[in-house]
Amino acid sequence: MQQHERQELDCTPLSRRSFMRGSLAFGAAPSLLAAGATARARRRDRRPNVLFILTDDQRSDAIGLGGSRRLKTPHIDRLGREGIHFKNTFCTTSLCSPSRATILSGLYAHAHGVVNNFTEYPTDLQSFPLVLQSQGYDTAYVGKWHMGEENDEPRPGFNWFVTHKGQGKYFDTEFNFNGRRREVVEGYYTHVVTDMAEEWLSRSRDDKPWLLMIGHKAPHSFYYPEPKYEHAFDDVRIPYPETAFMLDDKPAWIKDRLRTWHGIYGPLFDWRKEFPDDRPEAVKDFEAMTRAYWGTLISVDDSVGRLYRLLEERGELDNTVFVFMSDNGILNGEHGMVDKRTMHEPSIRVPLVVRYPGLTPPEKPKVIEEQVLTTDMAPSILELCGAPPLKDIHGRSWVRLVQRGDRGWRKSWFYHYNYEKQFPYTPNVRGVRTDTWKYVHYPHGDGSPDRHMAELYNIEFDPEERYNLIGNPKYAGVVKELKAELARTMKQAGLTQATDKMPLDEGIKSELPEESIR
Ligand SMILES: [Ca+2]
Repeated sequence: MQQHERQELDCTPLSRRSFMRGSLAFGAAPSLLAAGATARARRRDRRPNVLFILTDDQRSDAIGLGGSRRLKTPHIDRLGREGIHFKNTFCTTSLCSPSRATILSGLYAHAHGVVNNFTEYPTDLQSFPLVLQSQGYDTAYVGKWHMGEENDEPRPGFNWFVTHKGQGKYFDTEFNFNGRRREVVEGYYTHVVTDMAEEWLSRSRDDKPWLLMIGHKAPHSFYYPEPKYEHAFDDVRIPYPETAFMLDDKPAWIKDRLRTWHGIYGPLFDWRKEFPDDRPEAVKDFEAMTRAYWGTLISVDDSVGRLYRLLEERGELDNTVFVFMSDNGILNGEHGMVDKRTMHEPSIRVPLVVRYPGLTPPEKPKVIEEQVLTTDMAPSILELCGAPPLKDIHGRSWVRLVQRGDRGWRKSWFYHYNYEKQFPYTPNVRGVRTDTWKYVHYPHGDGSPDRHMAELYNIEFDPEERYNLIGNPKYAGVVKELKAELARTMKQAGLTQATDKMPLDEGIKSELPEESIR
């Protein structure tokens, strides 16, 4: 089917016009061979570039198009207003390294093997950058990679690779330039990687198409905006969300999390010095934390604007698949939580906008409502580039969905998170999300019955997940159906109850994580 779709893409009016121009220019029959060669060359030239901007822990509503009221992101929004806003995009595991590996490979975490933040992307595993490189693309990665905590060396699939160890720092990070030299680059991370991206884009590379991935540190904790945006939201009042106080029908582990590293009464990534603190006035720390989180994102939006202008100046904007996405979402007080990992909406929803006139003309932007996943990125990009598809992956290309609609598009999907000993604030999570319902349960890890209450939400009518319906007998039938759907979607992802291995849930603990991995 994908082959068929690629052929259709090649027959866009643009390509037919180009072919006609080529034929007419040469005119007479003896020149047809030459004309064919020219048309082929033009076809090759037309392969789009790819600029993939990946942020870290950005909520789907932390862009204007996603509903942000206070934080303005005009440049990110512009990509969507001239392209596609995928309104319902989700990560299949809400954790940095697993999700990044999913975006590259099109596979679920249990299949690519990067199930925590301490695992390297397997060197023998395919990825969309590897495929594009093999197809003659000039490929580069600049910024936060974050798979393999202590490794800042180049990774397969990229001709140019600049990263750093671990999380990097908002100011003055030491980068490793393509494995040749390490250097502390002074300045604010977001602008430093944008400078590097601009430098690389400005290199001469004949007519070769290119792929550039930029990994921002922002808006990952600990949040440090650049000085000019430090006070951008000083006048904004930010209360704890209402759902922080609606925990009575929720599993007990959610209450246990409140006073931990990942709860609203905990240290709030250093914004609260004395903790736990559940006094109402301690909300000022939560407010300061949220303002700083937003502040880091203004710089990201500036960066998108700079790159948009550069591509425009270079005449490359309209032949570039311009992607803006985050690896996972983040909870900002919902259900009394900070951080991510859980299957609640703010944790699994990510922003995704794509601008590419070859897919949809800028004057006819689209909003896609269907549920799109991180697994879908690799196959979609490869299809847009006319490259061979990755084999046996879990994701599917959304190209047809965008262009003509796709009645066969998924109506449900499976979520996967494994308990981390280093961050004992979230149990093992397995769940299924349909267009209407979400069912989540928390396996103990040894095959014994669950020890935590499950959760059931009607996300169509209760998108904020205020009311856990799991205990309501009226929905017993729905739960039964969703359990079957979970098994079906797991099987689709290559897992059964028997093959689904996970760590033992050691419970929610109040200890702080090791300083070096915070
Ligand atoms: Ca992340």
